[in-house]
Amino acid sequence: MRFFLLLTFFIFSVGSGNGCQLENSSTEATKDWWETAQFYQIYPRSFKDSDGDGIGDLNGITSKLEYLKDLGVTAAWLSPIFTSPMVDFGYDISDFFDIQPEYGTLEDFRALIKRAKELDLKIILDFVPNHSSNESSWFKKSVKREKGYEDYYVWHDGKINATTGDREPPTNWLQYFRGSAWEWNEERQQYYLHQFAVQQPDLNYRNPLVVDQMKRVLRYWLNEGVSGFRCDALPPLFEVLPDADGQFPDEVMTGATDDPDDRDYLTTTYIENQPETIDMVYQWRTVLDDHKRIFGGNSSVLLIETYSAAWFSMQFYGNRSTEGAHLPFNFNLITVMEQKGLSASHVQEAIDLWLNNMPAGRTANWVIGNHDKRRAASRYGEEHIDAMNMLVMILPGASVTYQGEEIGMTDGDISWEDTVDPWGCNSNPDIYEQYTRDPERTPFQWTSGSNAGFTDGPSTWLPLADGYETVNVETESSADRSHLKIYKSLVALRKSSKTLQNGSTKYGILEEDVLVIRRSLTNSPTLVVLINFGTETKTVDVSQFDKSLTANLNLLIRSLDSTKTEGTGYDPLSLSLEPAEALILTTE
Ligand SMILES: *[C@@H]1O[C@H](CO)[C@@H](O)[C@H](O)[C@H]1NC(C)=O
Ligand SMILES: *[C@@H]1O[C@H](CO)[C@@H](O)[C@H](O)[C@H]1NC(C)=O
Ligand SMILES: *[C@@H]1O[C@H](CO)[C@@H](O)[C@H](O)[C@H]1NC(C)=O
Ligand SMILES: *[C@@H]1O[C@H](CO)[C@@H](O)[C@H](O)[C@H]1NC(C)=O
Ligand SMILES: *[C@@H]1O[C@H](CO)[C@@H](O)[C@H](O)[C@H]1NC(C)=O
Ligand SMILES: *[C@@H]1O[C@H](CO)[C@@H](O)[C@H](O)[C@H]1NC(C)=O
Ligand SMILES: CC(=O)N[C@H]1CO[C@H](CO)[C@@H](O)[C@@H]1O
Ligand SMILES: [Ca+2]
Ligand SMILES: [Ca+2]
Repeated sequence: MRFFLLLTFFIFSVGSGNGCQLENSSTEATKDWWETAQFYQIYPRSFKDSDGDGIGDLNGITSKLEYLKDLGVTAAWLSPIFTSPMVDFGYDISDFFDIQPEYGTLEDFRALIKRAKELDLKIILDFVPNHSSNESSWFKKSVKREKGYEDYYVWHDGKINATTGDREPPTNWLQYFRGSAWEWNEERQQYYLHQFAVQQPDLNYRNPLVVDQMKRVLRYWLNEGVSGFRCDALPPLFEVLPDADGQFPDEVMTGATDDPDDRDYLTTTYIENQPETIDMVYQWRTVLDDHKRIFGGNSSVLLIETYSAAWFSMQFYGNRSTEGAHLPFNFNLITVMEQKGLSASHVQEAIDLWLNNMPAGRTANWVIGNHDKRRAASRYGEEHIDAMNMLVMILPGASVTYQGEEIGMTDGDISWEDTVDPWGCNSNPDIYEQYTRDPERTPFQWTSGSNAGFTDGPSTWLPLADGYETVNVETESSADRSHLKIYKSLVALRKSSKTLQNGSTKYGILEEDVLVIRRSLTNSPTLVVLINFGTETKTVDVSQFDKSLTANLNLLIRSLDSTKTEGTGYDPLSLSLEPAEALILTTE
């Protein structure tokens, strides 16, 4: 007992000394909208179908904007809605300036924007800069070496094997979706690089024409009234420069797996996280800021997808002279738990990793899922979904929710026969579950009725997840208590609490398994979050964490299975938490 008290005390001291205290934010000038925003990711194919074909679409999204408004969402980010052969479900874009017909038309998109403006909701689009579809006119022209398009992609002659005399790919580089990152093109008689699927050739960012073209894409959609972009797959944007002979270096083996088709088989030293990538993000930021300067209105934002290490990710924020992304996504709550498992100390580690590395004056953000990761409720355990939603909403900065996290949706069980994700399809029936992303992409669950209210049609593009009869918006809205209602009370607290918007943050661990977070602001009530990540009941003394917390704390919000009572005072010197119980208390 004494040992743990000493240990936890040590952890607090280290934590607060390293910058967990964000006191300065309380003295800053008025915050811009995105700094305290609640972002919500929509996967359009699976959100709401309006015409019965079993595929979600823009009119479906428009019809549900009021739901988002009701949830308290500030800005909805739509996964790609552009013209696409749908090999990677929209992440293979053949026309960056138009809408995928099965999702609707440009007119439908304008109607969506108009309705969103009426509701004071912001719309953010996915920007997929690394590659186009091989069906895009740019690629077809590049294959034919048409003027201006010759070097739009990363082309290479390959190598001749001295022993066999055969032509071989230029390097051993591997794609994300298994197998070589090089594909031979018969017509052009060269290899092209594709860090994702064969149908997703990498654009060549060392060609200024490509850089200009992609900035045109940003301006085009800003002119259509979007409030910014979520930039997809940044790490592989640039590859290393070839040597004087035009040759690229091979990657070396990592020893992490013996499956030679798996991306993890080799290092990614030469094909990820090149310094030029940072500068390109700074250039995109300039495009957004210029647009605001010319046309006025609110700031539009740049959110960046990067699973890179902190030293690389943090550079996206900008440096002393240049602004970068508003929010490089913070995936630590996903990745640290993936590597080490869910526990109070690993959650603390994930929080540290961001807050202790973030440059001064920047805004943090918290993400627990997306369309590439198993559903939060399945990954962390259904009993922890309220706790994880609490973390996202209570930690300082912007919050991000992937559709369905608010109702506690779990993974679908998709057979090999029903698998459509290229990552799954490029493997085999024995191992596809390791790779497929279909389980986290099943249709959104609106009701307990036919096809979960996702479509009026007879079928859905992916099978529904089990359990939608109880896990859905309709049922959870009418229940006395539900994940959805807890989520909404978190949002209401977030919106009304000056402490959450402007206050400082301190956190630590009590009794090994209980994470404690304190948010405080002068002249405002202090909020205390307690989460038991362990499997045993724990009784904690909160004053071990903060000496001033000795008077009864009033319970504001509790996880679904908690048997405590809101509005009741609890003694912080001896507060008992059941396994997976999560509480938000206040000094008020
Ligand atoms: C795109 O790639 C696929 C798979 O290699 C191929 O079948 C298709 O013909 C390609 N399309 C173009 C226009 O190159
Ligand atoms: C040439 O081909 C042989 C036979 O496939 C192979 O073992 C060898 O590694 C290749 N050499 C190089 C330099 O790739
Ligand atoms: C900031 O980044 C810009 C653009 O990449 C670069 O030109 C500049 O030298 C950097 N400034 C500092 C202080 O690092
Ligand atoms: C700017 O954002 C605020 C908050 O969302 C909104 O009320 C206002 O209408 C926006 N202004 C413009 C010009 O879009
Ligand atoms: C907080 O403010 C002080 C004084 O204005 C400044 O020196 C310090 O760098 C700031 N710290 C952060 C984290 O912004
Ligand atoms: C946060 O602080 C700023 C600057 O003092 C102030 O303008 C803003 O209203 C504060 N927000 C809240 C919710 O207290
Ligand atoms: C989270 C995310 O957006 N992931 C995407 C990253 O980029 C690849 C290729 O564009 C997509 O397949 C992923 O879905
Ligand atoms: Ca449809
Ligand atoms: Ca690239």
